[in-house]
Amino acid sequence: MKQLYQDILDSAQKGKKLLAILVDPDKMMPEGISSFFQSVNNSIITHIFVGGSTVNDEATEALVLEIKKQTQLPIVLFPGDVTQITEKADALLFLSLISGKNPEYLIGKQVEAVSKLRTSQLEIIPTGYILIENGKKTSVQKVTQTQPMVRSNIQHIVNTAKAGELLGMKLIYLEAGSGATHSIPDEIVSAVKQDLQVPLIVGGGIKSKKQLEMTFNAGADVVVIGTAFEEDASFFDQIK
Ligand code: 1GP
Repeated sequence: MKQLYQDILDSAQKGKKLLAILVDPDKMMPEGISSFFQSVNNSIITHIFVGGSTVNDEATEALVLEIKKQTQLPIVLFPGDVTQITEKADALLFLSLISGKNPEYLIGKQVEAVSKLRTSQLEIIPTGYILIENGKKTSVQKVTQTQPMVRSNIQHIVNTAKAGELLGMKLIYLEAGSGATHSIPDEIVSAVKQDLQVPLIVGGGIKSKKQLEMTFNAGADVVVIGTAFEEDASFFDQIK
């Protein structure tokens, strides 16, 4: 049932905030999965995002199958590459890196993915992906060979997000990058949100409950956190 986007939309309209945990197949150790997802199931997390910049082939599908045994939460692919697309998940963020000027990540990889997606049962959600500078070079920047958007030029970021929406993208994702030194500033989140009709996802560098709340309050409909959960098991309790 392809209902996931509608649920995100309904939540955004009602002001019900959603929290996604990002699980990187290269970093998840098989022996730790069970206790990790016990913590996930006892937390306020609403979605599982699966993806990474440098994942080995087939690792994603194996992990998705394992996660399905551990939780009822919806599993959304957030792929760094075409090889990470698997039918076993519930939905796919079909990303276009609209902050960058690399045609491979604007449309090239998407064309490559079509042979996998044409007959797919995955719920495909077109998503405008916007990388914002955060104080250090992130793996998204390295892998995609693109420059992040400058934090001070808020109007340009707002216009880029709006252009994504006008192109028909159903979600806009503001990304500081995994392990970012600085998460996306609230002024950017709030300015982008005010000009958008579609739901807004924000992620990268969020490491505390306070930052999470501030990002929600600034207007994020969905927040994505990976590193803080990977590095500190007590983070699950901190955000209760
Ligand atoms: C990265 O936005 C996500 O794509 C999550 O970032 O690992 O810094 O939480 P963190």
